[in-house]
Amino acid sequence: MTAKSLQTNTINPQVMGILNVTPDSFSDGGKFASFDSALKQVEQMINDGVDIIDIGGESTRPGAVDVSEEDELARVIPLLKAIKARFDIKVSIDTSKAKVMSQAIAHGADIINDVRALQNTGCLAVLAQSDIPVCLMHMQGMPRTMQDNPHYDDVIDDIKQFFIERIKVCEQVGIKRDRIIIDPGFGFGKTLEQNYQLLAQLHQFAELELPLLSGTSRKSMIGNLLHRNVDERLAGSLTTAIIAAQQNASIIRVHDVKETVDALKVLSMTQKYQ
Ligand code: 7PJ
Repeated sequence: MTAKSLQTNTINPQVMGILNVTPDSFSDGGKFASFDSALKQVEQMINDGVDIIDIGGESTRPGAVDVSEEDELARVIPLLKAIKARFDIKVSIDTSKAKVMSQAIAHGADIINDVRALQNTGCLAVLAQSDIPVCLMHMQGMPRTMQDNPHYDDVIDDIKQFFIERIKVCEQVGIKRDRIIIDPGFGFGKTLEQNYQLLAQLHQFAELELPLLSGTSRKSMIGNLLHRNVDERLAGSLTTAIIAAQQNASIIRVHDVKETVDALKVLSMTQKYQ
């Protein structure tokens, strides 16, 4: 699979289902921390129409503490192997650690999803030695402090510039442009206003001619706007998924696969009459 192949002209984004395996992952309370329940969750997501499973072994919610390499490997790799052995589904690994990336690639990961855009030591080299797609996400600051006082001259232009620079660095080490997916990183060092400005202007990233991933599911940008707890954010999450899809997002990263697949089907049905 090339990242480019994710780009389509009609509204038909791929749905990426979130499988958190961190004990403190904020929106499912660590419910899927055990191995068997994680596999059941994968099976359910497949039945619900998921295209990609995104496994994350490091919590990056605001204020989260760091996870050791050993712990992250132990959470992610056995699960990746089990999913690949049992199901025919694409798996993405949400990690910023070079060792986790290399092990994941060795065990059949289809995509590396890095909220730190390959800026940690060794990550560029690992990806350069493989040929799978990589998602470069924008984050301002680091998870522990990123929501303290985010600042941009122009949120769209600044993030666009960040992508241009990271893409250049990737290309310099031999990661071809057609393997790259970009993601503005909703909630990662952005105020409520900045998050909604980004969502409204997602189409502006089309200029970079790369597939775009949008991840807003159950995030604070929804909770803080609507004053809803994490388990009451479905309507808000679906609305943001539709807004992103209408601006040609190629991948929508969500917790609620079934509902998102339904919403996207309704949206795509209107397409042919436009
Ligand atoms: C994102 C992510 C996102 C990408 C997380 C959460 C926090 N990866 N990993 N984009 N968010 N690419 O799911 O709320 O927005 S972890």
